[in-house]
Amino acid sequence: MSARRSGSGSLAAFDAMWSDLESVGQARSGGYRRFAWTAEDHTLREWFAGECARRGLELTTDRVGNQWGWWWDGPGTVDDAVAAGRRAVVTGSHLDSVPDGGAFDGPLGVVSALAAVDRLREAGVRPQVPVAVTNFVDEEGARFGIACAGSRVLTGQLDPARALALTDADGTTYAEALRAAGRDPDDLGPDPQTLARVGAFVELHVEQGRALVDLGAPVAVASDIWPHGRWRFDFPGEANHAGTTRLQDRRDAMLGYADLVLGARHVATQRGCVATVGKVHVTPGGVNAIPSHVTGWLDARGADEEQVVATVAELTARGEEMGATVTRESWTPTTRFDQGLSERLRRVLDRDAEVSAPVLGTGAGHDAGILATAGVPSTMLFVRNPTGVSHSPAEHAEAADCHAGVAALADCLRDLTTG
Ligand code: HGY
Ligand code: MN
Ligand code: MN
Ligand code: MN
Repeated sequence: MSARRSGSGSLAAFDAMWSDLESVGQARSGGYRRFAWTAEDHTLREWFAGECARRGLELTTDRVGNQWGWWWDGPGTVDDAVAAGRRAVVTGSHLDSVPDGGAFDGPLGVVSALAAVDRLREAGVRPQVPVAVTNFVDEEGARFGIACAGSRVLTGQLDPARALALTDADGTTYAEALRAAGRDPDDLGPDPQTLARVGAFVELHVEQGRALVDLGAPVAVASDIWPHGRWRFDFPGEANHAGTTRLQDRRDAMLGYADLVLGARHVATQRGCVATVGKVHVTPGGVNAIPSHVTGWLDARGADEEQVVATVAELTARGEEMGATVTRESWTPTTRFDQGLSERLRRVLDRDAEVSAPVLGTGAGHDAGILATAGVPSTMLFVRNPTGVSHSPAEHAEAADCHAGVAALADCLRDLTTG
């Protein structure tokens, strides 16, 4: 999307914010590398704080490092409003990316949330409950391996001690990364006080598929998130010379890994799931050295939870036959969004639309799913992606659809905070 200036205040603000972010963490490929608690993340967090200040949103940072910009013009403080039963309507997403990720996955939800606040103010809307915009840290888990780490720790779904011990490819621990980012690792933990402020959460996100293209609609409402998880397969071997070692004397760890990669495709196809091994680490990693250890990370998902579980069980048995040690790194069961909330937002979107807003499930995990699992009434809005591709520089959303997403989100926030 070219960040051309278009539309009035809120849409011009959207374009300006988009233009601010475009170069942060961008590689020559056009993809993004915005990992948690890195210099790029710091730039993005400073940007978010600046945008909140520009709007007079009270910026808080919870015990995990998630950022929240609060808007409340009513009597007293946000906590006074919450104590009086007026829990906040919250919207937002994440700013971090996968390696060589797209521009929209995450940032579209944060920028649209800020522009939606602008749009409500343009229309003179005075919310009857507090509104907040969030930036959840480490949603992709690209650096330390656990997706939605920020919202999982916030809601008590990831043990802080486990998080602090996670290490990145350089061996830097989560604790060291927090310290380097100026945060106290001892502070990391669930934040029930912040969570108690949240009455409903709506996350706008670029669609990570082609349903909206095929349905000819710019915006959809979410129904559920497929069950999905990550498993680590450690294959042992024996380092030796690639040229002088007889084949029958080799213990080549790569063979187990290769069986996992092809097995994942075969078993998932048979069971109607999806699976990939998108990350591998080889020791010692020399072309002329037989691998002594190979770690492969499996990502498996599907609409039918039983079949996903069976797929992983079958691959685990195959891997263990090849000598692997298998560790489950994360698991998210089927997540159903709040049907009442989704239906209410769909009615809002249908008010001025010729085409009724589709209701879509997704195979992608999201912070909204983690909050829903924690009992926060949550749902999502998806914005059309003409390529249908995500977690890649090819991910895309047209300016007109981004603006339609801002308008849709603003209408939904208006309904939820004044209806
Ligand atoms: O992996 C996911 O589904 C999400 O993009 N973190
Ligand atoms: Mn474009
Ligand atoms: Mn993603
Ligand atoms: Mn995302």
